[in-house]
Amino acid sequence: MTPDSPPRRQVPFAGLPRVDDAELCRRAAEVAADLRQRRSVRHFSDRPVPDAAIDDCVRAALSAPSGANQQPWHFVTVTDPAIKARIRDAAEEEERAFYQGRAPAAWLDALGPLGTDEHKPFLEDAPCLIVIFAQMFGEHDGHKVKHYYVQESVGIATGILVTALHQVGLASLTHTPSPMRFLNEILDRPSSERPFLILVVGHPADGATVPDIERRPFDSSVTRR
Ligand code: IYR
Repeated sequence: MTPDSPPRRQVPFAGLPRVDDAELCRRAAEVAADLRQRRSVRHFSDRPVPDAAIDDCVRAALSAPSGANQQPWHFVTVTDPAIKARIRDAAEEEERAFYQGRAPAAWLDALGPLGTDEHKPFLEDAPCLIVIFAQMFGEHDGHKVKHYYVQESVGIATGILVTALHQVGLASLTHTPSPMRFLNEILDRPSSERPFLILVVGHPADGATVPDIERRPFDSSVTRR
C-alpha cells in the first residue's frame, strides 16, 4: 500500500553553524556544568514571571522532535490565582488519598528521602503553572488520526522546557498528582487529551532549600562501546 501523503520537499538545513572541536568541547563542559546546577524546587517566591518569557520557553519546547512530526501536545500556561487555587485543592485531595493509603509502602519508602507529603502550597505560591497534555489522537481533514510515540514525544518536549526554563534563570518542579483527570475539567481540555504533568515555574523563595541528594556517578549511568 502506498501512503496517502507524498514526501515533503527537502529544503537546505542551515540551523547549525560549523563549530571546531575545541569550541564544541568548551561549550559541552559549560552546558554540563550549568545543567548540573538544576534542581527541582518546591519553595517558590510570589515574584511574577513575564508572560513573554514563559511563552518563549514553551516556544522552545514546541521545537521538540515528535513521532511522525505529529506534535501531540498541548500546553496550558496558568497564572490566574483562582485557577491555581482550584488546581491546588483538587491535587491535594488526590495526594491525601495517595499518602494516606493509596500508595504502596514501597513507593512511600522511595519518596522518604524527598520529604514530600500531601501539602502542595507551591501550586498557589508559584506565579505560573504549565500544564502539559498529551494528545492521544489528532485530526486531519476532519478525520480522527492516531498519534504515535506520544509519551516519548511529550517527554522530550517537557525535557526541553525544563532545560529552557533553567537556562533563562527560572526554577521548576515536575509535579504529577495521580490521577490528574481533574485538570481536563478545570482547564477545559477535551477528554482525548491526557494530563502529562504539571510544571510549576517561578523564582525560588528566599531561603529555599532542596534535599541534599546525589546524582549517580557518570560510569554507573553511561557505558562506552
Ligand atoms: N505525586 C506525589 C508523589 C510523588 C511521586 C514521585 I515518583 C515523586 O518523585 C515525587 C512525589 C507528590 O507529588 O507528592
